[in-house]
Amino acid sequence: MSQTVTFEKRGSIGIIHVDNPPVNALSRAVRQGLLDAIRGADADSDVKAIVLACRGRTFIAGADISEFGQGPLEPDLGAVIASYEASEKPVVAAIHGTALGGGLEVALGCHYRIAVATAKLGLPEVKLGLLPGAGGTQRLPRIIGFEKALSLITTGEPIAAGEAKSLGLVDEVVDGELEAAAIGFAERIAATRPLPRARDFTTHVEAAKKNPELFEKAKKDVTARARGAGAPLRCLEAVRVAIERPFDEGLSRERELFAEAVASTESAALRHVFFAERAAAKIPDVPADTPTLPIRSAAVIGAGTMGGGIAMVLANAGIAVTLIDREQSFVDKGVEIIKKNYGATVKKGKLSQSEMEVRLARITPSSNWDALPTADLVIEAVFEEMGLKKELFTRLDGVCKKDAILATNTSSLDVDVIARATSRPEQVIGLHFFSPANVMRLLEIVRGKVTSKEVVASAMKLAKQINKVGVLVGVCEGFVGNRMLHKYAHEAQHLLLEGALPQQVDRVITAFGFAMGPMATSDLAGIDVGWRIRKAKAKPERYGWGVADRLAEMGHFGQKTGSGFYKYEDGSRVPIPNPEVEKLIVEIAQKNGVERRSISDHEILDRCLFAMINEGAKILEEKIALRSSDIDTVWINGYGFPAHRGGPMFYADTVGLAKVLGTVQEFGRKHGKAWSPAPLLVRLAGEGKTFGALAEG
Ligand code: 3H9
Repeated sequence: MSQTVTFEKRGSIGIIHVDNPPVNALSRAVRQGLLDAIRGADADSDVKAIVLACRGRTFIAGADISEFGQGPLEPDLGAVIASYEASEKPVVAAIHGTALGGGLEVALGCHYRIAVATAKLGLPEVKLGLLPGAGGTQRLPRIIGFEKALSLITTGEPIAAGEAKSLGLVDEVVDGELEAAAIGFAERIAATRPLPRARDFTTHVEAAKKNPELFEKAKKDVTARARGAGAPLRCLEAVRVAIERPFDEGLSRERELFAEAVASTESAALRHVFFAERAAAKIPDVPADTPTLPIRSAAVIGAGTMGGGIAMVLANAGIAVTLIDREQSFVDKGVEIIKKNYGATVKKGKLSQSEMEVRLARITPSSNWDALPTADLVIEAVFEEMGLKKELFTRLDGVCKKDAILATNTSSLDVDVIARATSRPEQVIGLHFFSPANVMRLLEIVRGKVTSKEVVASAMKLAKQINKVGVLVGVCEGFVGNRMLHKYAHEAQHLLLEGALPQQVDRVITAFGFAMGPMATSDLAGIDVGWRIRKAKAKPERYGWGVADRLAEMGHFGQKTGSGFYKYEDGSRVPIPNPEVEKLIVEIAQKNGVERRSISDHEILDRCLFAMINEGAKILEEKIALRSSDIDTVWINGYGFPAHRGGPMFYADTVGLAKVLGTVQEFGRKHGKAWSPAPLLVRLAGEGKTFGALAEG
């Protein structure tokens, strides 16, 4: 028997243990071990009931994702699960940590499931572009009903043990020691017959047959949420078969759909995203055992939207934080907004009133600097102006303790210049949060030229602690995200002058899978933001931003003024195309001698995406990003790039770099040197390589 699965007896109870750190994934060895173990237990006449439990931090967290793409490796998980379900002896799954994907499917094949209260159960396959492929789409609805099963399978969100119990997914929630409870449970039900096998359950199937609207509604919801992704619809199809066909036919249809899904580019993209997020946490020259500085208390300077959001994020993670602004009225306003935000979460039922009070109590408002000398971390979130930031950091240097981490939340300024305003540049780092800071998952961690390894390691650790995806980037204007965003948004603006309309550009981008197009995003963020920055620059660009700048000059800042690239009626957020804007575009194009033409959707997509990808290649070559997958992680978590496309660099790899380069060169011939191809793109395309392969080699 394999070492990852062991079998032992306690009296008449046989215990099968899985031990495959870190998450007990169902590697080939584990599947073989599980099969051998159940055969052994079945054959042992002393064994009256069987417990399946896991060692380490969790129950089985699913199939081994790194095995996908290698073709089928025997034994098949479905066959393993069938042998547990077919056992003549009751099998009890004892769940702690997370029973996810194939892990939950194994538990569904068992006759009983018990779990500790902190356990979570779910079928997250859809998030990997897959569907549950080992019976989950057939067994789960038979156990908990179709409506709830559809929701779990198509969203991939897990549920807690308590909810699982109320749905009948778990038979008992355990208070004390899990294994002892599982043995006790197994002894109690050892003689119970017939054994409850999900494949035989009919109540929910009969109910669903009488309720055809259920699927119509689910299809509508799922299609709206999918944004072009195929996996949610495959999930739906597999569950539908569970109503219409006998169990075994359902299983074979599920297997077919799974085979299609696992071979899809969409699933390859989402698996890439999964590993990319975890790779981002690893910094080659900052090993995992690098000492970190303790962060028990923090101060945030600037109580505006960003500062307030950052204070919430820290407080949510249990860190005491002082929120500082120059005047008491600014601080009061900041705290007011924080209370409103927490209140909204309480209203939605996502936070209890008492937890809100606990978090609020961690935030101390202040209009003086008394808290600074003892703070472990100071985050500056003041106006984006270099002079102001330098002055602030010089003052911080004078009052903060020697080993405090001094962070700037700048979104584009030179962190090295800010660091040099202190006598300890090695303690200075950029922590670029995204707005709203309490919602967006991305944290760009900007490493200055001399930032110490301890400070880098501490910032990476902090990201995890505050539930953000931390990506380490280097210093340049706009870092990774905003530098690429600038190219993307600029191209979208040019397209308007050349012949497109805001609604066409946005339609193309949302059809690709973004939640919003660049014009609607600009209206939401405020057209005035970029306009003010451009105005402050010594040499404003010629006409590229003409439409945005004219709208801003006319006071059309977007949603907040009721008009921007679109109109908004009575405080609504629904954009309505605006013929006045169309006239304005035509006028600006004429003034700049740009002849408007009909522009294809295809060109819009390539122009917007390839502009950003070409810049991404430059960023990679300059080592501003450590790996191409880090760029993907930034764009997916901070800018709404559709995860099922894998991020801009992965997407470029799927298109083929030779094709991307050819198109970039063609745009260069038509639109000038802004399109000069990144040397890295030229090299990789010439060698027939991908950005992804670069990371490996
Ligand atoms: C499936 O089951 C398909 C079936 O329906 C059908 C089959 C026929 N495989 O996230 P962490 C690694 S699809 C391989 O940092 P946490 C991970 O890369 C699967 N590796 O820890 C990392 O490695 P490293 C459905 C995996 O505590 C390390 O483990 N299941 C897998 O923050 C620690 O991970 C899922 O989608 C895996 N399945 O979170 C669950 N899972 O240290 C995916 C993790 O080298 N997993 N690793 O960077 C998760 O959601 C989280 O990892 C989990 C732990 C919540 C379990």
